[in-house]
Amino acid sequence: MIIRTIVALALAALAASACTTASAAQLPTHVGIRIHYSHFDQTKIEVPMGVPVTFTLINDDPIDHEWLIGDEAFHARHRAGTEAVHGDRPNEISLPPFSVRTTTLTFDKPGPLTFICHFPQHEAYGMVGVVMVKP
Ligand SMILES: [Cu+2]
Repeated sequence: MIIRTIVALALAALAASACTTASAAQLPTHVGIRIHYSHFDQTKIEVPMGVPVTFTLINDDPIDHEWLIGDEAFHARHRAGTEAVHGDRPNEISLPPFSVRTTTLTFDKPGPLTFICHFPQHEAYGMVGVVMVKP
């Protein structure tokens, strides 16, 4: 009877962990994103709100990319924009061929933000991902 109870508790714990999304305290504050063949190796990332999150961005390709993160209005500006090189804003990172860049951001609002490479055709090719900021 005791064993049956333990098994039931273990199954309940498993079910709970499978169904519940991680609380903000359990989410990573260091995230690595690798670019290979013009794709981000992860496109759905959950991070905690209100604490610094460091992103390590690795461009494995022999061509330039960029990592720009923001809301829809931000991306609308960048789709229309003419800035070829970024670098002095923590949410706008230029990635020369075979480069590694690190940037740290603190998100002050919950919800989704999108990261996109806005080089011509790269977004259409699939260089898009989402950072979900969790309270
Ligand atoms: Cu790109």
